[in-house]
Amino acid sequence: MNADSDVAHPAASAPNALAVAADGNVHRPLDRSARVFVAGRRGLVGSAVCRHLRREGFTDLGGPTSAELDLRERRAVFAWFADARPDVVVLAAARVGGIKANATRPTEFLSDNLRIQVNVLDAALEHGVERLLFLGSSCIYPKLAEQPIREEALLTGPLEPTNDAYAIAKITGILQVQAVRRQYGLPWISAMPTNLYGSGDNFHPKHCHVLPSLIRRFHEAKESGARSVVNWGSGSPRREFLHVDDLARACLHLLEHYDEGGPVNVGTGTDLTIRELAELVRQVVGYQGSVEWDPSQPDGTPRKLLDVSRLTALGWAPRIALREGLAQTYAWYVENLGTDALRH
Ligand code: GFB
Repeated sequence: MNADSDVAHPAASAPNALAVAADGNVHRPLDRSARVFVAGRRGLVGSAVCRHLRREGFTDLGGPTSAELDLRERRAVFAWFADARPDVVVLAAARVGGIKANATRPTEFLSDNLRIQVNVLDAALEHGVERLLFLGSSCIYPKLAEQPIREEALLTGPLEPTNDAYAIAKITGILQVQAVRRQYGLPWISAMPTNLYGSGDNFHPKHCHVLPSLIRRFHEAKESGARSVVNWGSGSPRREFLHVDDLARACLHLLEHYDEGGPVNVGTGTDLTIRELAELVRQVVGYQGSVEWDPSQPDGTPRKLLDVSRLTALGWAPRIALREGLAQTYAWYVENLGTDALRH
């Protein structure tokens, strides 16, 4: 708890307040029967978090889907919280997309994400939710931040223009979590994942992120016998990729072992060029044709490799290597072709 909090919130004195062990670290297992609301539970991140929590013994993972509750609707969100009274909230709901979706629809990325966040965080405060994890993104950091990017780089320089609207929305979420900590003494926390992938990803040909896009493109080219594929940009930007099941483990780990206002980076600590990624995907998919690049498409930020030392110091490490995660994601894609899971 923050020593500088001057207003006691009802939940701040709850019996399940965080305990700090003799080694100075937070060790406080969440009660496996707690009511957990994973906002965005049908999405890539939310579904992985639910799978992990279930595996870890959580029994009360309720919460509506976006079809059942529009988190942009403030009254509906407050009414749901008043009725459901969750003990723990993981805020994984967001409007997300790849470089083109972000660049062409900044209005929705800003407005939808701000409304989702403010509504859920305000309702969680109003209803005394003591434990909350807010999920952001590595695009909150300045475009030309020193690499690998430490959490302290936040707000030290201009953002990447292709996703500045999304980034600003996520930055306000971090600030709201910090404000609640300062003002009400609640141990809410924020995590900033790097580029994510895995089962349940969005494979929309125009709006998705690079990794599902490459899987789809190479697969379709293999099936149709196309001689070449054309990827976007120069292929020279560097990106870091984390399997969403590793992120899910990090989420629970942070809820149980972290109690500071600063965001925590979640990544693997290694990156590769988009060209290298394309070669890996080509091999995993088994496409034999040639690979071309279209420099008229945006590259985005040149590099965004996260410094993950804050998280690894807490005892977490990624487990899924990129090639293994790619193979698993490609298998999921093939299994789900023609099903609702791929209709975005
Ligand atoms: O994954 P991606 O869309 O997002 O693109 P960002 C990463 C890189 O892959 C860019 C290149 O340099 C793209 O030009 N790329 C090559 C492709 N071929 C393709 C393709 O077929 N599809 C896509 N999508 N990219 C997003 C942000 O940035 O990252 C979001 O816009 C969010 O806000 C997300 O933070 C994690 O890594 O550039």
